[in-house]
Amino acid sequence: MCTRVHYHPLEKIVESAGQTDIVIQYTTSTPQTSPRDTYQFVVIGPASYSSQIAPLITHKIGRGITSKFVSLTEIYDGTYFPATGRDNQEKIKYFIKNAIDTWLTGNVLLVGAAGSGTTQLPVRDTHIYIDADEPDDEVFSSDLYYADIYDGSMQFCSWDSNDNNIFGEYDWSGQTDVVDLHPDVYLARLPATSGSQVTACVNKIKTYENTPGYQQSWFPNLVLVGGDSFPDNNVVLEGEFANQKVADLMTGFVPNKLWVTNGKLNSLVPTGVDNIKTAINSGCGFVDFSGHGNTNIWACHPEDNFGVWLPTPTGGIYGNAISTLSNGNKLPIVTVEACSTAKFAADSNCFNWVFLYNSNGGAIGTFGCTGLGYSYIGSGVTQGLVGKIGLDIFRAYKTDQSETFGELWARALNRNINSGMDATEHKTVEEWQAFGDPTLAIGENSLPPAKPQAPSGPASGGINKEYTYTTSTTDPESDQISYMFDWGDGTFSSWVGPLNSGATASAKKTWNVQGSYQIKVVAKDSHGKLSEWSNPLSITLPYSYEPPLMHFLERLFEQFPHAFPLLRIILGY
Ligand SMILES: [Ca+2]
Ligand SMILES: [Ca+2]
Ligand SMILES: [Ca+2]
Ligand SMILES: [Ca+2]
Repeated sequence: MCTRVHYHPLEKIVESAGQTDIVIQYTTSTPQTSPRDTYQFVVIGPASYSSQIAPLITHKIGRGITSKFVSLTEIYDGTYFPATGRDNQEKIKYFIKNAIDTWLTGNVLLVGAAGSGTTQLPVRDTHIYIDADEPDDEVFSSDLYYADIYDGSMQFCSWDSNDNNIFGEYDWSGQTDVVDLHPDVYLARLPATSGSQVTACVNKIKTYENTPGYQQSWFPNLVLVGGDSFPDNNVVLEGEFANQKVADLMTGFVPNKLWVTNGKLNSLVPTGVDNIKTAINSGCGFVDFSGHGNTNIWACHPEDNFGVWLPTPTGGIYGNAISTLSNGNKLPIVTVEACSTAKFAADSNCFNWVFLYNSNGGAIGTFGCTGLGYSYIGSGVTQGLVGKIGLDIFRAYKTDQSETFGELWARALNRNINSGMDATEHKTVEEWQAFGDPTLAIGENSLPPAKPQAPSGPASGGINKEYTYTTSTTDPESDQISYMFDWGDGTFSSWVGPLNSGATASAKKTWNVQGSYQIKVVAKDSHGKLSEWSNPLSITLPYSYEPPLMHFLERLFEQFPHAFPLLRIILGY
């Protein structure tokens, strides 16, 4: 049974059932007998960007990654390898094959917007027909074409197995090409339209790696943006539901939920757009948007109200708001589970790309769809299709312990490739686009500290008094450890440390409002790896303690013990 719901004025989704097995398949390149040169990292782009790309090559070599820039002219002219292929896209693909085979290349960065001009790098269009009831005959671009070099038998995978010059066909006029899908190289693109956009990205990459983003105090912040997406019988707010799955997975992070149900996306002052900008400007390691999209907008709905679009005040957050983000070098990785926000072939200012080329902030890498996205509705939203592949980016980070941006992409894709994929599942994998640097270091090889002890200290007391709480834990590699306390009132301690593994950390806290609080603590090692949150310590603050006033009243009571009966009743004496 299939149900279709429109994602956005142009967008549609499909509901289908069932989960299939995940087959993860790795292929390795065969070393040549006497390789003269090897390049772990190859950057491909128009020659016109060579001077802007050069500092990136120098930076990567300085980090011990053998790197080389190769212009499209050099590829088409056969400067390094014979130029093979029926068109420019296939020549680029054969070049990447030769780089893997000969240079042992494992990472490829494509630089340039879609097209064949002097600042562009062509895209391969792929052709997937969704079904006859509501034909989605959209032709969309897939950079996976450039990364899926081999099939399972290590044969070149042209994506045109029937040789009709129509690529990536799935039930396209009845034709289907055999497409392996598994990436054989880590790959991403910077779809730049100008040298200054290239420079903005290169500068951000250098800073993110020179002062590792994942070690900074803001990195554990996790910004989650979602509301309701589709009508469903159980009134599940799919965006918030998908966000919560991310929060559950990202143990040790500090979720900042910008939701419909907590009023953050539908408020008037500040507006929903302002709340999103404020959260990102404060610094965070990751942002997850789950909802609807078009090339230059992300949006969602209030609960079960599909005639209204959020966030306020513009009924969505547009690229022009993203271009004014001012988070500087506090740069997140952003996932957008929605239609078309990475449709760079149609819009050189697409939502996901604006995050990258913003030179005052934005993001260090983004993931999103190059065409119409597909989603399950209700609580099935993360069981497959776009809702799952977005969550799989976080699984690739947290579960698979990916250390580079390219690994996030490849591992998320591999978690969605299997032998029984239907048209929507093919499209989801082919259109899940990475903007960024595939070699970008997003973590280091280290085991996180063990879950810290629950904070110890006074479990009751008064407001406006300072209390001290302590904790400790150990790191499997005896790395130094820093700690952050969640005081349960929406505030957090600053990071305490670094301290030696096993040493006691302490922090002081003064509460200003009566109530019960659950305080807990998280640890991170010197590589930035976060532990789980500790079990909580429950604190109760029953008494309002106002020292100057009380001292004055107590003195009055001592002098005139019967003078203020009414006052005594009110104060509880
Ligand atoms: Ca074909
Ligand atoms: Ca492959
Ligand atoms: Ca819903
Ligand atoms: Ca460690």
